[in-house]
Amino acid sequence: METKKIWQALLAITPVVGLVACSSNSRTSDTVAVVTTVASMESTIGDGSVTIDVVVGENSGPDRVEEVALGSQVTLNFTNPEAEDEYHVHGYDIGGGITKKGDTKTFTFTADKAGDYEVESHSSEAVLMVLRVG
Ligand SMILES: [Cu+2]
Repeated sequence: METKKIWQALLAITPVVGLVACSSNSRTSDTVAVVTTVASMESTIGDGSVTIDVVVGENSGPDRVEEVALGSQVTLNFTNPEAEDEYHVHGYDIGGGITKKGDTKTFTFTADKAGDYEVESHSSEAVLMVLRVG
């Protein structure tokens, strides 16, 4: 098992690791990006608010990394113009429920945990964006 070795290595270098199950009924199939740049990362405590709009298929994807300061009030708006969808913010474990085609689902929360967190569609299993809190 390579996984255990990697896990131990990560524990040694980073205090915050977001290994989170995708949902309550899937234990092992999920991957979560892990921040390993602790030393170089600024961890300013922000008191601002950030709004991020994601349109599935237009500006979504695993390459979309949105950086927010730790402590920010974050509003995420997700819209899928082509199909109904289900959104899930990993790490913060926010989501669930079907959003109708064309409707916007909004999540508002305080980004109080540092790290990289994938936001995923549970309909297509696609990564829609990565929330980078630091
Ligand atoms: Cu998920």
